[in-house]
Amino acid sequence: MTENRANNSAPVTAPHHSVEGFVKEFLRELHYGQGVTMERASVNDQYLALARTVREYLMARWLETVRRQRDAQAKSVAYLSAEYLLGRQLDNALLATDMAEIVEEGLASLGIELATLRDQEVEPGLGNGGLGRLAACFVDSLATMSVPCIGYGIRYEYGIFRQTFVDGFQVEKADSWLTLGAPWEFPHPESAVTVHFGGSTERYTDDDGVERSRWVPAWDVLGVPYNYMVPGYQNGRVNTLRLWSAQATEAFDLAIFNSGEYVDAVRSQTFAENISKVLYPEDSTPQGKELRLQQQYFFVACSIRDFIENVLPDDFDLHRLPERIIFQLNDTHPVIAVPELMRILVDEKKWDWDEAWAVTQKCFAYTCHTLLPEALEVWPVALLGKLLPRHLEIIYRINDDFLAEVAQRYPGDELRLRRMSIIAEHPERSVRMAYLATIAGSKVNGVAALHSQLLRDKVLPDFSEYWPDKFTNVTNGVTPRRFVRLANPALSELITDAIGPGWITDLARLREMEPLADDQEFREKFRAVKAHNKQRLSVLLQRRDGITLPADAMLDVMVKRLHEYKRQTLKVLHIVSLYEQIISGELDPTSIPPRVFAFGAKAAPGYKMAKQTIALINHVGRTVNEDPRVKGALTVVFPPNYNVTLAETLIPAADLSEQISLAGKEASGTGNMKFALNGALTIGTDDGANVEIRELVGDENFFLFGLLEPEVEELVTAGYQPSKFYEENPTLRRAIDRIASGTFAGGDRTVFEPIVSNLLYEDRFLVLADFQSYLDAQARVDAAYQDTEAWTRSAILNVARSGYFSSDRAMWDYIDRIWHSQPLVAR
Ligand code: NBG
Repeated sequence: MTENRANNSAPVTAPHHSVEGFVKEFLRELHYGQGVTMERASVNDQYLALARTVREYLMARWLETVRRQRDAQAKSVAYLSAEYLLGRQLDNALLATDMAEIVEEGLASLGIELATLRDQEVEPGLGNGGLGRLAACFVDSLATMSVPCIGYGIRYEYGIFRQTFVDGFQVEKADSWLTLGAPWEFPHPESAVTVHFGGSTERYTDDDGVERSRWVPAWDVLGVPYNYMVPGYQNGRVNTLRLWSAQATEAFDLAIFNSGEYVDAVRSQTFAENISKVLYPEDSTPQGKELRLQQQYFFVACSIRDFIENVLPDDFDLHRLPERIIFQLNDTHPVIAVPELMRILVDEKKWDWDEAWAVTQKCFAYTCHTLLPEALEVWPVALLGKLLPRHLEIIYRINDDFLAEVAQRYPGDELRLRRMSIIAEHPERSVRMAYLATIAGSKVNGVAALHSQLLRDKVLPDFSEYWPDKFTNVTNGVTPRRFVRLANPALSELITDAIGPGWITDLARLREMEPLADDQEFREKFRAVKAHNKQRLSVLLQRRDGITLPADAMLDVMVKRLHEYKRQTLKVLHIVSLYEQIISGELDPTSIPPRVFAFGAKAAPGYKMAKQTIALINHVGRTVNEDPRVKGALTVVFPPNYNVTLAETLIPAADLSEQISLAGKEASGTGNMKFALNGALTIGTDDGANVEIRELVGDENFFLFGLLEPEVEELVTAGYQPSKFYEENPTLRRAIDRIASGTFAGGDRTVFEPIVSNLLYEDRFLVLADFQSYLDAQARVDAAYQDTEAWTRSAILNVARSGYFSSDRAMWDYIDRIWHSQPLVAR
């Protein structure tokens, strides 16, 4: 039967790669796909038809990739991530297929502008920030490198909220990204997987007389897979991203319906579908909510089942599973996959425990993305036991076996056992997911050199002592396709003219540009690119938000999630302090280069201090922008709803990149890499990947400030008193007093009082301790910016020396240090 099918199947080919070929397909999609004529087609009709046409050009490659992978029986990476912050798809697909020019011309011949259709796409915001965007960069790189990878995640019906400002305060709106159609997804309801929840466990004796445990679940939901293409860059390869959507098992319970309980029947359906309804908007501070645990188990259960039953051949011997798969755990969110695989092997396949554990340990690796203790996920035992009773038993058994081993190695060391136990006893009995991941994973990695070091020394010291070889580092990276080639066409052209196009897939080659930093003519061209990108940003902000940017100002940008450890407040204090000095006549505004301070940041909806900080930035911005005394010198802009799409225009325009977290708190950062690659200079602390950026671009091309991580430790241990800094530094005192005075809140002193008291009496992230050092570094920035030639030289060197931060390099590091998959392509 299969044989026959194979013989009869006609080869799938792409439409003709020409303007005529494209126009023909586009009109066909418009007519037969959308059911409209050109005359009647809305912009949305045109966009949907275009997206479907472009994906046709990818289809043959996709089907071929899947077929080849099945035949090759090669090892795959299964990237398990609760978040994928993809950004718009159209441009990326046009780049992968090299269709942009053809499409532009073809559409123009029909009187349609490509740019208009591009803007019609609503980006899939299925992630919060760096972690989700990193996952999107990784799958892009793996496809481009022809490495077999399947990305697994959740198809949230609502992604990260849309941010608006009302009187400067953040107001969240639901992100209904699917409303106008979802042309990039391929649903497969026929391949739905059942996932169980709740109930209890029971003991029984199997046919061989062995005592076993089994799960008697109470309710279940269906996971419907939605496939998305992950095209490699012009290499004929398309990998798959499979996102799961939850559905009720019985859409319509006839029995209940007949008894007149229609509303109840529908309610149970809603309950099931809630699981994939909305992305949790917490970044770095997870809430231990039951629905979140449901989401986590839901998507990993679907994914493991899918891999075993659909990706592997029917008769596959699971003892060889590690030869075919590595599940990479993107933070702790998917860690419940560990007991799930154990449950399948022990309960369903009836393996011995030890046999199952040996295989399971080889199938997982864990990436940690944080240093904040509050960001390490723990699940109350009561909650986990209620939702996944059998998994809790399995976790207990893993823990017992592990602690027995530890006790053997360290006899009598009770404290150590307590420290290393997966189960924490205080403040409530709970499961430490990071420990489970560490014990189960074949490798554990941090995301920048400093982070991996601190992970070993501070977060998991007992484990790194126990398994020194388990720990490794892979510094993050970003995809040069989206964040240079697509986001910055003008710079891309300049680079390609200088060194050829090979850099797009071999970013280390940017080094070849180094000598050009000393070439006067090249510097002029480089400045023209920056000026062009600023102009482009200016047009966008005007249209998008009615924001007017002054021409010819330094563009100083801080874009990232709003979090106290990232210290947006330090930036605000800098602005307020400049403002204060100018209006008091101390500082001549014409003595410093005019600056635009641009912010972009969403705050978790329940994070009060972060939301206050957003309001403070907006209120300071309003006051500063309206004050004639600083006009032209200082401008503050804060476009709402910072997302991937806005980043793509904002980052290439920036002169200065703000990476000012307290040393020892930012695991890596990836925005920092995007800025350097687009020719912005960094002002930053010795934190996360800033450390490596500075090493590579050189001290003289980076503005370093602030305490080093060991100094932070020292100060905190000695008993940090922020008010001392306030008392001893008049500049700082005046800036804080200015905020406290109510100047930025129409005279109301209460509005920002919580921020002021927090700074004075708590200041967990040492804003005041780093204030003077930051101001000094900013003065160095002002001076450096006045020397246009030297600044441009530094900017070019930042680009030339940042090739290391390609996510392609990061993927090679994962392959070498963690996955050890056979090389699937020549390197
Ligand atoms: C974030 C870190 C960033 C890092 C990204 C990607 C979480 C939990 N962590 O510093 O804060 O760049 O992960 O690794 O979102």
